[in-house]
Amino acid sequence: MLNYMTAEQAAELIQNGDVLGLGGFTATGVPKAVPFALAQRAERLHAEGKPFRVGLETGASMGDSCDGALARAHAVEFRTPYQSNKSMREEINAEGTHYFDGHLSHMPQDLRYGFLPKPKWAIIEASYVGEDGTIVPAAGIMPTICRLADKIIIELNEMFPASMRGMHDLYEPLDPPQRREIPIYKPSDRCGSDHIKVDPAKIAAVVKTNRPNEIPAFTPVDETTAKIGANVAAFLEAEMKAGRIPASFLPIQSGVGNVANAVLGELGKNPHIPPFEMYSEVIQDSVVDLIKSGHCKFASGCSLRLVESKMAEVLADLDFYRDKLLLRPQETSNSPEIARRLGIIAINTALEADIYGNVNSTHVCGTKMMNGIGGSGDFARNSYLSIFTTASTAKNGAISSIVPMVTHMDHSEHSVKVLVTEQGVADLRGKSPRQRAEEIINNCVAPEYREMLRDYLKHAKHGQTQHNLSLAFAMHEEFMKSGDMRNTKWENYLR
Ligand code: 0RQ
Repeated sequence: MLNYMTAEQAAELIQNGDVLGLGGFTATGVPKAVPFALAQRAERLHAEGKPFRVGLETGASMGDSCDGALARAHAVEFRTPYQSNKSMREEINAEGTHYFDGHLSHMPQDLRYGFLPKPKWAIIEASYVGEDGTIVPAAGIMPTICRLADKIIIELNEMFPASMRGMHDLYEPLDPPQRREIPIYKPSDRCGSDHIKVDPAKIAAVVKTNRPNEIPAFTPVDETTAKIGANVAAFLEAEMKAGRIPASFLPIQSGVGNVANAVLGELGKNPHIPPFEMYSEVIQDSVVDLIKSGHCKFASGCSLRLVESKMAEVLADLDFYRDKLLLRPQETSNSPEIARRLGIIAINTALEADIYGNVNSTHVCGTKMMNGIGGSGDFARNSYLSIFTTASTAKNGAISSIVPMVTHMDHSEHSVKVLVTEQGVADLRGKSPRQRAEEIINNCVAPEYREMLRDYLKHAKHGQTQHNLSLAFAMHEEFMKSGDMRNTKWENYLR
């Protein structure tokens, strides 16, 4: 018999020091009630002077009642991987939580290989749970944590109908040396099951809930993000005309955030780009619109990161979306093997890039964590064509997103084939570092920073890659000093 209880009762089962494996991904399919009750319990225990901290192993970002509430309760000893919650970000940057970021496709195998602590609890959200241990649906690392954990707590969310069954393809590869290829040869192929099966004796609690996913709204598309999207679309159109992308097109992967959402919208508007498929990770709002308009024929991903109204649209018309949307665990949605085989066009976002094409997607000024690398590395490194996008400036022009040297590197020059800003497109293929610097400064840098970066090169030591190590971070130092990179005077920083 399944053990139904309240979130508060389920939270009482968890002990100080326990490691929790959390289902869900970018706030979709994420447990909400139990982590929130756990945060309240932690606050009560802390007020009594008792320690209470847990480790969090997740698929990617969780919602505010999980990441946010637990961070504000200072109840997270360590957390991995990707997060995007303001309170969690503050806790990490205040050194209150050990955070280790990593490629999302690695997460399930790192757990299986024993590279990460084995979770004691799997806490997951489901739309169906049966007495025989059948669970639907899943996102992120759910199949792996349910298998590895000692006990499972399930939030049965009535918001998501049991008719969602069939929208998942749940597959877990064998570990080396037994591993074979993942048999996916086109985005719509299925290789797994629509549910997972666990030993019912492992299900310690089922908590009934009725809560929407906690997805923050996107910033509306503006002139800058629309121009970035239009530049990407025009570039892909030209690649197709040049015969470097097949006329039938290739599957698209698109990153997370405002820029990525806008880029996809613009791709749909370009009349020369044929209807395409997506083999991606996060399915954002714009994808639903592309499916409705017929521009996207099929989208495979790991998470439906849709704002509440968009999710309601999908749930209200499940029969229409059933053969057009498919959700997989991140190990298959982000599989490098599949990205390479399908020939994915990967479009991800940089916080900053340098004049040689190295990309920082995670650390502001080299020290403060923004979100994490997410799946961008899984796709960029293994794609057919890897494009990075960014606005040429941030904070009303006070920051140039193109700098002499990135302060942290997530994607090296070898994984970045094309860089796109609202200013234009830098095609870095087949170019030496010196040629790349010229291409990026001429095409991607905001006009007010172009001369500054050309002057940097005049101060740089010559060689394969030209740098002046005393000036490489002067623009960042200037931003930290005066709040505006436009004030940078190279002579003030020469040593
Ligand atoms: O901050 O909102 O406080 O003003 O960064 O910037 O322009 O709104 O861009 O929402 O597309 O996010 C890289 C963070 C971009 C995201 C990043 C500030 C800027 C703003 C957000 P404010 P925008 P987006 C697979 C793909 C890594 C993971 C990834 C990301 C805020 O895309 O996390 O790609 N990517 N995963 O002002 C300081 C700079 C800045 C800067 C922008 N140079 N310095 N701040 N900002 N540039 C999907 C998954 O794995 C889940």
